[in-house]
Amino acid sequence: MIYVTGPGHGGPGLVANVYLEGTYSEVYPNIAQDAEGMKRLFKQFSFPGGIPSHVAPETPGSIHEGGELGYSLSHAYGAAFDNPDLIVTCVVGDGEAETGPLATSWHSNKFLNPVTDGAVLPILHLNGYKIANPTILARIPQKELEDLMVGYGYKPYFVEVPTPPRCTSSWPARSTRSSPRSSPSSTTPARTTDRPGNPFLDAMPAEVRSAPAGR
Ligand SMILES: Cc1ncc(C[n+]2csc(CCOP(=O)(O)OP(=O)(O)O)c2C)c(N)n1
Ligand SMILES: [Mg+2]
Repeated sequence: MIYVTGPGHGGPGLVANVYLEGTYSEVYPNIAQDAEGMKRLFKQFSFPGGIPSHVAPETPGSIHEGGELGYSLSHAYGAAFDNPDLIVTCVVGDGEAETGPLATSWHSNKFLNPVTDGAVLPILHLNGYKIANPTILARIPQKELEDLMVGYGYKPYFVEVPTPPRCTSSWPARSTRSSPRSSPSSTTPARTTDRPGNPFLDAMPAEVRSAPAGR
């Protein structure tokens, strides 16, 4: 299995996972799994002399860094065409999905032969925003989004990510400084229709994840 990630500057998500599983500290012993290491990990993010906000060559396990939005899904299909035993999990950003290349690459499923090619599982990350601006796919009624995906030849599964519980560890209390951004719950776009059940259509699976921006 291979993981392709498309959303803008989602590098921290991958870096965090590699850090939590321990590989990051193995490769970079100065970023240990303790408070000091964590402080270094955070401070180096998107900072001169530090690490980029993309999944970069220095991210353990990564094989390619992008930068121009729009090519995650076409790369995912390309990998599946070349590797019959490969499952390609591809997270598509809802902002990325507005680019021409991404909008057309949903149709790559027409060229995929499940018998001789690998499989692609596209996951649309519907966090409502492209950086700070609203996205179209998060603003249209869910039925319209479902119909769009069905029209592309997918069988969409809608997955709601619940609000994570508040951190209750022994870390120091959260800063009381007011944030310039409003809270995630208030920035989550309201959908205009209720969530439907799975449509059970004879098509390829696709997952649509709905989570507020920043998660
Ligand atoms: C072709 C292209 N246009 C614009 C940008 C600048 N840019 C970087 S991230 C981003 C927004 C991406 O939105 P999304 O995929 O929803 O990711 P999110 O912000 O939700 O993490 C934009 C416009 C870019 N990298 N490539
Ligand atoms: Mg987004």
